[in-house]
Amino acid sequence: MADYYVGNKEYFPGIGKITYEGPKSDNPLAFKYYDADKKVGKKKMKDHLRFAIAYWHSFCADGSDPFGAPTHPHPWIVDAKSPMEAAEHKLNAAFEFFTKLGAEFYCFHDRDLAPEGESPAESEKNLFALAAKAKKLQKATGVKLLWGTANLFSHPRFMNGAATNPEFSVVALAAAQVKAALDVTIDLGGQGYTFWGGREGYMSLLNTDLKKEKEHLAKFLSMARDYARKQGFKGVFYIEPKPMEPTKHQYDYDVETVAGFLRYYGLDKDFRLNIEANHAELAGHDFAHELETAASLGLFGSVDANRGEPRNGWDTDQFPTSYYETALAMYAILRAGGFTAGGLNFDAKIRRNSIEPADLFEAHIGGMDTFAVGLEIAQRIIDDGKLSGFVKKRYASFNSGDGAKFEKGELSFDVLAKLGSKYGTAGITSGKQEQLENILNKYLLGL
Ligand code: XUL
Ligand code: CO
Repeated sequence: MADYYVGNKEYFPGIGKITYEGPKSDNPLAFKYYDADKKVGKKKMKDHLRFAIAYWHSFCADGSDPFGAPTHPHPWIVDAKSPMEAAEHKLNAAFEFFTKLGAEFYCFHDRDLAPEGESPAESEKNLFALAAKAKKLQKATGVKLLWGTANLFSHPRFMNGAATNPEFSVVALAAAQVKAALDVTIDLGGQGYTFWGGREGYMSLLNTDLKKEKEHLAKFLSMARDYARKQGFKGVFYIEPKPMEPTKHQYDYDVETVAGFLRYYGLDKDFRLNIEANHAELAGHDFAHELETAASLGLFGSVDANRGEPRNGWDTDQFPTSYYETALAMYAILRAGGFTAGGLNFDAKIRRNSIEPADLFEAHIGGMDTFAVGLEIAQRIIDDGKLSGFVKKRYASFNSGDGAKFEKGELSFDVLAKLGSKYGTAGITSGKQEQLENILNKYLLGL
């Protein structure tokens, strides 16, 4: 992968290529565990993990919050004479960052890449102009687009929703935006396209026709899918579940809800789930629960890697730091067959008071190291086979005899009931949860 800031201003001066220095290094700007070409199981770390950088948090978010002004000095904005020039400088800064960090992928919303214009036509023109520049930078650096998406939540027109808006004109405007975002994603070789329905939900049932809105959402998604396929898009469509925020209730509540929706409307062939750790937490689930659920339904796709603050009820989008969590996540992901078109996109932002340019690097280095450790632990668990062996044994009574007949649907309910009376109290065994938790802790220490 080539470094790219030739001919441009260097936005992260004094920071070079981030390299692997190993666990003994104290260099905050080096990987301690993420060793891109190291083989884990059958694949290199980088091919297991497929790290992507979220354009919005890293190059657009400025540290502002509902209580305070921006704190992050974005030099790519300061030295620009117009919003379009700022967008171009931001693109250069982003590619400088991707290549210095060694991330192979990135993800964006249309409005991250280019500013909204006065009209849909002008917005589209801005987007296509920036996408043309992004294409050149992708070619020059080898960095690829993991997925694109449209921001259907920031503009005031979307305050009542986008595809689920009660006004048809807004639904049509959302389509104009998604069409352009799809065109650009396809042109940039995007491996996926994500729908996160931030405002596809409601604030009050008193003013909402829930059935109609869900039908509109399904119609919109089907039409967008058909359009993209017609343009030759071979990638994966993702729905990213989140239960709430900004709406009180979001239709894409969690994996199980989205899976039901996709199947009900016949979208499950083209759509997979993009699962975000912090969203899982807001839905009252463990991250691993959402991953295992998607895998169990054949709908696992991609991951927005971050973490929440367990005592806060909102999306804090922090960088992952827990080996326990990434080990269980990678255990689920590896057993789901690993990533194909998907990857680990850091939908995470540095804190409001992290104001040094190096902070953005250190945040990503920590996140990548944390997932590298999680990957190695997960591979250890799989290679050792104790946990899977235990689970297999736990269900062994379904491998033969009446248990196997039950699974194959060869028993009627009254026969099953008769067998029940015959068995009496048999089959009460320990779940051995504590022993398994102790074993997991041993894997975590690499023992
Ligand atoms: C918001 C969120 C989004 C999506 C992309 O909570 O996660 O950034 O990942 O629209
Ligand atoms: Co996300």
